[in-house]
Amino acid sequence: MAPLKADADPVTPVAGTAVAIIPAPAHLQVRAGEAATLGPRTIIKTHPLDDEARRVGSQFAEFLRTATGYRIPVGVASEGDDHESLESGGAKGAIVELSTRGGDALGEEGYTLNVKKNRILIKAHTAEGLFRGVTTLRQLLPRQIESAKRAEGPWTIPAVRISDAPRYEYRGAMLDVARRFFEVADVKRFIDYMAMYKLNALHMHLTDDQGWRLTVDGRPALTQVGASTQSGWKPGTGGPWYYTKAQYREIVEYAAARFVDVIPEIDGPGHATAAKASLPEVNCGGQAPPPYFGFDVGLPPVCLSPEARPAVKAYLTDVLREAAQQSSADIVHIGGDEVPSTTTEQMDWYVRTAGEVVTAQHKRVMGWHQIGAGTLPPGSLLQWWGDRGDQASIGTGQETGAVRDLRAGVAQGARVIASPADRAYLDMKYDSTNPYGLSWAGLVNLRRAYEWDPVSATSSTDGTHRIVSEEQVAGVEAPLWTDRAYRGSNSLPTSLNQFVPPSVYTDFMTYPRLPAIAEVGWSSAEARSYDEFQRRVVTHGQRWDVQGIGYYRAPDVPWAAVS
Ligand code: TNX
Repeated sequence: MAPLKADADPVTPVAGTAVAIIPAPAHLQVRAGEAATLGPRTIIKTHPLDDEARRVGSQFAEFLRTATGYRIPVGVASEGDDHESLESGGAKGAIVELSTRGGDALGEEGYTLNVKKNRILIKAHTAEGLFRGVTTLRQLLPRQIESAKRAEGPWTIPAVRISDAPRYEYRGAMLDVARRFFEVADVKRFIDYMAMYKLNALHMHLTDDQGWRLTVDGRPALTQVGASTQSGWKPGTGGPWYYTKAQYREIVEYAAARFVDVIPEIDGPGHATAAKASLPEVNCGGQAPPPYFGFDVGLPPVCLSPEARPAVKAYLTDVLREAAQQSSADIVHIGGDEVPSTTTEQMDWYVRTAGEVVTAQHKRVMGWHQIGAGTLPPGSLLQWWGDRGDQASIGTGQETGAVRDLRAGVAQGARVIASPADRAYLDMKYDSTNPYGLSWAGLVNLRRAYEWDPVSATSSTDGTHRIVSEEQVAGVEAPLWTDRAYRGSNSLPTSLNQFVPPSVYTDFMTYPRLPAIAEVGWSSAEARSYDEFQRRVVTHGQRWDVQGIGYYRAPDVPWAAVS
């Protein structure tokens, strides 16, 4: 990343200016200069040949229009009106200049942002980097900019100078749409949340015991039978709950416009009852069980006996091909978690077979850390979901199975995505008063979600035994499981009335913890401090109020009064 110039203006924080950027940028100077203001004459200027900048600019202009009411022209500044706006600057509106012609030292997602009274300049090397920079600019605007209808300015932006780039290339979140189905609109809302905090990977947990959500050519039973249930909802209580190809494409395209890749997960060999209920031939004995809508984990896997393997291989070929072809990421998640009663040979067969199909689609394999026990293709990613119990065993003579699987995968060259359950699991309760979620990995309050490091999450508790280096960590992911997305989640539900809309559950479990995980993935470890993060969270809470997000007003955060 380009370092700040030595002759940069002196750092003089401006009193009363709330600069609260999440995730914290790599370099930030709040300058003494006058703030810029967006006004009726503001234009977004791009180089004539810079189509990508124009695209990102148009998207931003559209966003700005809702609250400001301005129709901001985007493109090349010409003589006349636009020129006048350049000249008159502050009073009628600063110009915003966007460029993807920044040097390649900025990397894929880096950018610089420089705010002066008359001119706001964002430079990046790619459209993605520019989008990240525009996201920062959005956070520098007053919170009313998040309003869904016309709001009052002035639309001031503090004079700052920023140069920024992420620590990790993979910054994800997962939606479990299998236990609780999310309509397309709910998924889009979640993508908006991700984009606001510069996350770039949406992992869709599309299949589990309780449901199958992806349309697969040639396998209509998967959606006819497998999509008839969700946790607590038996066949006939609604649904079917799945995405048509057009709907899934809509999700992928919406995500792509926000520089979020969609990674599909087809879980197996366990967590596959929806597939087993749909396809008799993947069951030992060839008999399909009824669709499952209960709350257990650890149900029997697809049949891994030699006789059943051709049918299971044909199934994997079809479903992983579809998952790969319908999604945007160069990664397919093959699951691998919580498989009861499987031998090492059976697990290895499953992982190898799934890996071959994914590789044939020119994509890489991702899986829960258990797949480390199998043979992995080059470039694989292991998603670590162990917790402090596993960490405590590292370096002792009795490492847990999770740690052994992780070591086995890393030894094959796999890199790690850190999703420690006692830090990054968005389905854990913050505290015991919460109506939703689980607590098997303990309570995860905001401080716990924030104060951890991806490398040390897979090291012994005292840090002396490391399993991965910084380079072997590809990034972080916050999974939102939906096993217990209903009120009164300490016991099983007795009525469907206990289920809240997915967006209600999501807002509560995600905010304020998702921004914490986003910062763990983006900002350098040295730059992070919980107390200082908390101050920024309070400011963001006011933005969430404007957006109508039903976040958890966690008692350990000094929230501002709702204005
Ligand atoms: C464990 S974490 C699971 C999921 C559950 C989750 C609930 C993992 C890979 N498997 O099946 O939804 O716990 O917290």
